Amino acid sequence: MMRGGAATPLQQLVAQFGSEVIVTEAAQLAAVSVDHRRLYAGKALALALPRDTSEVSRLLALCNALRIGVVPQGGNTSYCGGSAPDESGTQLVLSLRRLNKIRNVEPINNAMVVEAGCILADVQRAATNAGRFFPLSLGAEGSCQIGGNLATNAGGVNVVRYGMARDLVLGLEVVLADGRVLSTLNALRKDNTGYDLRHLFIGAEGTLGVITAATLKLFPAPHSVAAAFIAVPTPSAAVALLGRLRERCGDLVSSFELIPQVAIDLVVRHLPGTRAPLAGSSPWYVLAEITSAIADEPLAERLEAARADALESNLASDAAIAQSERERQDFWHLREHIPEGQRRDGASLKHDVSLPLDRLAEFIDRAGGWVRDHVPEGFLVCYGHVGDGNLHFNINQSAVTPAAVTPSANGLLARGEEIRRAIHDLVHAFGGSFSAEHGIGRLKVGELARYAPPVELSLMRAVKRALDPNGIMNPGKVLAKD
Ligand code: FAD
Ligand code: 2HG
Ligand code: ZN
Repeated sequence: MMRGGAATPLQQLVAQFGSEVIVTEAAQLAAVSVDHRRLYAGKALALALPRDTSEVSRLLALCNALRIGVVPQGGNTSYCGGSAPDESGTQLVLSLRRLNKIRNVEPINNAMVVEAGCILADVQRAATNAGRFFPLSLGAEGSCQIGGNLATNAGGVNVVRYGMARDLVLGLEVVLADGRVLSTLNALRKDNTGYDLRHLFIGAEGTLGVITAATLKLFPAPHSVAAAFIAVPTPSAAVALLGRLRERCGDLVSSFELIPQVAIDLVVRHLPGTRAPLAGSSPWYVLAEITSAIADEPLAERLEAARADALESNLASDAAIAQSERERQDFWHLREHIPEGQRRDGASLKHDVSLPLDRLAEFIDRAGGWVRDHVPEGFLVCYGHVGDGNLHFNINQSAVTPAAVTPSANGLLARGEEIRRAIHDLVHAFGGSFSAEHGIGRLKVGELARYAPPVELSLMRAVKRALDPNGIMNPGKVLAKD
């Protein structure tokens, strides 16, 4: 307590919750104050480590009364700086890491109830152990948390068949800004009783409340699986190939990823033990996977037939079908390590965009041409979940700065704003989205303000005011501060 004066917000937090829950130790605060990409070096007031939903509830009630900004944090793997506090030293980071229980697995209901702090890989494992499948899968699954996945409405590599995180949720438990607990945790498939509130919190990136638990949908376990790594001449051939594969295999197609040669080169160069699946080189590749819940389905034969068809119609120039589980995992290892290969190669600009599938190839042509002509200090690494029309249209810093370009320590990053504008304007003109799966966070607040239709923005603000009138939930993220 301050002598002769009122207690500070931090002192009140410590007084009510104790040092077991309110951590002020400098090294721990430093670790939670920087985002995954190190774009923002924030400064936390303290780190809250609540142990259960009721503690989250009491914490938010106090923060609301004292007007303390609260930054929910899961695995802190977000690409948009959403889970880091600002530089003011006034925001409380609220980590969900102690809320990590699988509360219930219900095979008959094809559902499970998990706490927000469960690591995604643990959720997948629990489903598998119950003879079921939880399909959300992404490169950060060993460290991101299900609460963070839902708060960002994460995508990943199985969206083409199972949808985004939003599509995998039956119910939510959320602590509102004033501490009240909203619980819709049930395994009902049908429940048309008024507004479906859960969807407000999914994708809200912690700006409307704290997700503390969720009822997730489970699916039949995929007992048969086959994967192919296919060399394709162009993105347009990749899109046509997706159509053919769907005609042959229907909704057995669970992943369809586009990978350029340059991405394979980065992974092979920087990650020891990796190798290209096909001899020779092709400008583009597709990693396609089909799965079935029926055991011993001859899926490799289906892919063989698709391969013959693709080669004959010049949609592909070569293809390898995984001959073992090990080989299939090698394909995925290569794909999932593209971000790491990019990171090890140097600085990069990331654009997580989506396009209508029928304009995706044209977009790559146009935007790729623009990068070649206007960004001599960088090179394009464009890959992604092409089955969903989602491209990671990334640009890496070239090792050697061309003589025509003024040398600077970080030539590419210095032009980030201008390059982003050109690419996002083009995406907009193509009817696409400037944020397909990574969200808005802090990084893209200006982009949302620029591209969202005014009616949409004003409704978002109205929802924010209704649920968080004092603006304590993740201030400065998604919507600019009023
Ligand atoms: P955090 O980064 O901690 O938080 C993200 C946002 O959610 C923040 O705004 C935070 O305040 C909020 N939040 C976190 N937990 C809660 C909660 N319980 N309640 C309310 N708000 C909360 N993303 C994809 O969509 N697809 C991919 O394929 C993909 N691949 C990736 C690969 C790598 C190698 C990496 C590093 C990241 C990848 N991402 C991908 C981005 C990231 O992993 C996802 O956005 C993930 O869903 C974030 O989860 P998290 O637990 O790390 O959340
Ligand atoms: C992926 O699909 C992730 O690998 C990361 O969404 C994309 O690093 C990126 O740009
Ligand atoms: Zn992705």
